[in-house]
Amino acid sequence: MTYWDPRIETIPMTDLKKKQYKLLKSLVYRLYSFSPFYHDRMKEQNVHPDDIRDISDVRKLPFMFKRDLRDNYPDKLFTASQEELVRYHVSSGTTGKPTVVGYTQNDIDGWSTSLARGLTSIGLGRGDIIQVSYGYGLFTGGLGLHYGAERIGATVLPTSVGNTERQIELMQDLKATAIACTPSYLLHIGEVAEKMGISIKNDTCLKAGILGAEPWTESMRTRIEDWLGIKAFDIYGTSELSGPMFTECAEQQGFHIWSDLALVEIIDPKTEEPLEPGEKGEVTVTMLQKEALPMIRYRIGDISSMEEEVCACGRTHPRIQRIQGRVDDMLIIRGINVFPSQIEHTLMTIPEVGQHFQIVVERKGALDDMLVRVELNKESFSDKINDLMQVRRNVEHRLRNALNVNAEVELVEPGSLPRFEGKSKKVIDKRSM
Ligand code: DLL
Repeated sequence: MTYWDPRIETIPMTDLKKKQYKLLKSLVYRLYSFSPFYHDRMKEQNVHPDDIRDISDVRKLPFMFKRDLRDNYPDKLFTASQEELVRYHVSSGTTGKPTVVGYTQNDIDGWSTSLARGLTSIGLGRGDIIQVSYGYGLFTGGLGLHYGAERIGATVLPTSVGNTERQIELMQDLKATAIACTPSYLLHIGEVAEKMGISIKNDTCLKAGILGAEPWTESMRTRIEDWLGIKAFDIYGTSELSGPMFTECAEQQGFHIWSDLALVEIIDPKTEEPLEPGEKGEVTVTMLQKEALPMIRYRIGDISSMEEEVCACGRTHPRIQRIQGRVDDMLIIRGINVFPSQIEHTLMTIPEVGQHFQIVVERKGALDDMLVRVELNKESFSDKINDLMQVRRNVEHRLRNALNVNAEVELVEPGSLPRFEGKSKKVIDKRSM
């Protein structure tokens, strides 16, 4: 087993908790003493740094939300001066002002370390050529992976997004061994390669994908691995916490949470109480070592569950499971909760279905209607109307069983739905337009 830093990654749990407690305590003292925002928040919650006597006392601290960053735009929450900052990233978001994140040199180092650990844990290192096809710039994906890949001594091919044919040419000519991008962009790359007469599986040296920044499912992983002949690893993070930070290891059993850097709680979003390992709830993170924008008990809005058992890879840091959805992307269709991930999971187990789909929800009269547009794969696309009717009935039946709600299905030609180079947009909810 290769580790980036075994002393930290395999530290016994009790020592890890002690380390976390020390870091939390000094963070809380620092913020209470020097940041008016945190000082006021703690006072409102009636909590003083002296009340933090154990790591579980994190629960006494107030929560933070994305709106706190927006309300304090652009930099009122920063706890480092502008001279100490070495970088900004900006996340556009869908409503209102963007959120701005500042980084000190130590913040960049901690972030790169988390990615160096992750990339090492999937078996990458010196000699690997990592094509970074996440966007470079204000988005954290490109530069984040770039710094992590350099840290492990790999060679970076910084293609960023777009110009897909050139990406494929470079992947082939420079013998890239891994690619980091959104899963939807990798699907697009795979299709464009086929059109160019290139098989990613047979004609390139690609062996791993580091795929994230958007939800995807286990059944999509199987499809990608079989089709492209690579191992597909999930990577998770959000700009407010730095960017991509938590990666699955070679075991592919959830993201390791580097707990010397981040303290993760899973809470019930309604009662705000902590949940037991294995129970699904909202991911809530405290950044223990960040200087410019620490974030305490930040409610990300993503849904997952915690796994505290030591991983088969030997790393003691707890894992969270693949993101199941967001507290706010749950669709309520005729009173039934539906997550887009359930739809993807079901569709990907149907052999005639291709990789791409789109969900359209609208209100007809008093009722919600859900239409799922589904691309067929090339082999199954036929103009024999009877065959298509049968596939459609089967897809509708499978979706009804999985979701407990009717979805109308429209089968569409391979290649006809929009393709995405960054994050994909799979849901069009006309009710909120
Ligand atoms: O997407 C950071 C990132 C870059 C992660 C590259 C992974 C790889 P934001 O643009 O701020 O940051 O979006 C963060 O995207 O709260 C999740 O809802 C979603 N997300 C990110 N990774 C995953 C994933 C980057 N692996 C938001 N699975 C998060 C599911 C993900 N959702």
